[in-house]
Amino acid sequence: MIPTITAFENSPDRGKGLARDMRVRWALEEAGQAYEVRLVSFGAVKEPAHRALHPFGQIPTYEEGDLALFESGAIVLHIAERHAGLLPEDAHARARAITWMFAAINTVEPPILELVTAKFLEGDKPWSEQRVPLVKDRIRTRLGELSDRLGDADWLDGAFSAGDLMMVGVLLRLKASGLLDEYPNLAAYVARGEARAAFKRAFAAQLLAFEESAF
Ligand code: GTB
Repeated sequence: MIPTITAFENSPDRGKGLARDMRVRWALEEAGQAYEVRLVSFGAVKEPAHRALHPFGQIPTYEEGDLALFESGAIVLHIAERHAGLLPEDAHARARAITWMFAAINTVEPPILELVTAKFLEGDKPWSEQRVPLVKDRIRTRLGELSDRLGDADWLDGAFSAGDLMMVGVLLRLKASGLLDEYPNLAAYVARGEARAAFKRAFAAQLLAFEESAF
């Protein structure tokens, strides 16, 4: 059965692969699973029809027959569990790869989202100028720890896994800030992710969707 995911039409990132449908597209491409995309507007995600799929009125969602999922991490895990290549066969290695997925979205992503909020949503507030450097230092703490763990390895725990997919997906958001470049091994890690054929296909697909829906 071909799954359908949702993504924003006219995405605010202008197709730069920063919206969270990118992780799901990438996982589907790694898995060699064909998929369809339903583009939705910012208004439509708050309507009852979409909220039936996603209680918080967001993208991405994932529909496969009578299964409907939301949360990019849960969707990527679902895909990874059903296709070869994104999770190791060995039970312990598999558990560690899933641990890295959680680390990406639960430990590394939160301060990155704080920076987005501080810069773009609260950039006009009087406290913003003082808050941004604090949040950047919080991100540096996490990046330093991640950089130490990665060392000179290609991926976080052996072969490329869904853990790397989620971590690279999270770190991509930092490219424009320059913070990633302070940690050359992390910048190279993200570049390795971006160089994967599946990433390139997913990126091209979401860029095309933006170009076709932009006005
Ligand atoms: N925890 C959820 C998940 O991982 O799936 C979070 C989903 C989420 O935040 N979705 C965003 C959304 O639907 C889109 S991706 N927002 C609408 C709303 O909450 O009302 C976030 C996003 C949007 C735009 C950019 N950008 O333009 O750069 C980057 C990321």
